[in-house]
Amino acid sequence: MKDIKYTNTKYLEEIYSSHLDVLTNELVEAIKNTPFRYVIISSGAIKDRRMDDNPFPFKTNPYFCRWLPLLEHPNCYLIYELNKKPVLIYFQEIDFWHKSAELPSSFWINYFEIIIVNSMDEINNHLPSNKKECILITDDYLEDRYNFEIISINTKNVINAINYGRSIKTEYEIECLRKASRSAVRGHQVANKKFKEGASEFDIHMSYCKASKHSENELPYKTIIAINKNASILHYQHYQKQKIKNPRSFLIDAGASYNGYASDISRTYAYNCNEFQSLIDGIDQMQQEIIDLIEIDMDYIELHIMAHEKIADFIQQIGLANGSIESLVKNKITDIFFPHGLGHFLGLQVHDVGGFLENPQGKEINRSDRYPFLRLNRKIQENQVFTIEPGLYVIDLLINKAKVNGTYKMLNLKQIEWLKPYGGIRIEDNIRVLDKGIENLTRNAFNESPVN
Ligand SMILES: [Mn+2]
Repeated sequence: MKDIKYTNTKYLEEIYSSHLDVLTNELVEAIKNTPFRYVIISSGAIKDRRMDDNPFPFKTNPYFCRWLPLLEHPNCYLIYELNKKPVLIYFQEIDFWHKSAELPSSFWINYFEIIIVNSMDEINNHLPSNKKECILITDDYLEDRYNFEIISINTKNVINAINYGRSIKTEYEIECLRKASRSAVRGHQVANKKFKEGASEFDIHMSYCKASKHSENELPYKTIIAINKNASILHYQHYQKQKIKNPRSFLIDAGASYNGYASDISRTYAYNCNEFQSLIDGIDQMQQEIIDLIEIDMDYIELHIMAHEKIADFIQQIGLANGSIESLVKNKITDIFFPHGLGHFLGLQVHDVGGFLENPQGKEINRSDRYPFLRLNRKIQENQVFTIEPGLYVIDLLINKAKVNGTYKMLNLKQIEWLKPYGGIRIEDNIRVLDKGIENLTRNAFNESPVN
């Protein structure tokens, strides 16, 4: 009955009210010195395709989800007015084609004034009359669908203040992220088992969904299930349906979702216990060494730079390239094998917001010219949650690019050819920063449910 622990929401209920206090204070600050008295946050709308009556899958606006874990509820609106109990306009369409939303009954209902509406036309009746005092926060591009006469949509200074707040997680959010890690880990364990049985990428993906109890639409991002050379493609997007004749390596990057919060976990496995397994062990150890370097007030980019130095040392030791650590980094040889960022914020979005915000007023930290793909360059602070995900890939395109500059001779092509059929390695954990040290949500989840 292991599942009871994972579905128990009692602890979440206890910490939800202090989560709401944080969100409320954040909004009060965000609309200070603005003309706004009301913040209206939409849950999102079902988006139709052009010339088709089959809509895109629905995903809740993360700004709404942070207040209310309503994941399948389009056309709901949260109205926050200064010093008042927030109002939830709860949309319950009555039609005979779809299952109507259930009446709200969850632990959060007492914190909101709930108004149930049955049609879109009714919504406007419940919005504040002075539209100039309203800001609407929506993730919908089709803003003209709102006939609400609200002029201020996603006003930048308010969004910046919220985004800055979103980068420091409350205990409620951290508990959701823990639960998302646990679900993903159950999927990862089954996926590895299926790989060892020789299953196809498609079968592994289906087993992952089943074990993590996610339909495809519920996943926070499309799973990357890559066998052999496919593992060299950073965002490999297909699922081969045929079994692969000579399985060698398996790279899985797959997450899960809880109350809208995501996990984002990568692992790499060797089919046989061989030399490639020892490379995986090396990257795995390196990843943990990088995690050990995390310190409050350090810039995240410092970790990224240290990761490059570690990769330089590693590729030199395993014979992929020749040269000193310094010259391998300086000549961007490490970028060939490790072309992506070391990590990113994680939360309601897989690549969560605020990675370049210096303060709630919206001052931006400069992006690095040297490392343009790094999505996070903030000072590390308590209760940030981010990923640490070094990788080592053999990517033909990048190796060929090195041919046009003089650095090609630093590469050891024979060793590269040996590694090529394995594709690549990535090890990714989700890390919460503590006052001293870290909480590794991912490794804790793996340790909690050991493979039997
Ligand atoms: Mn990631």
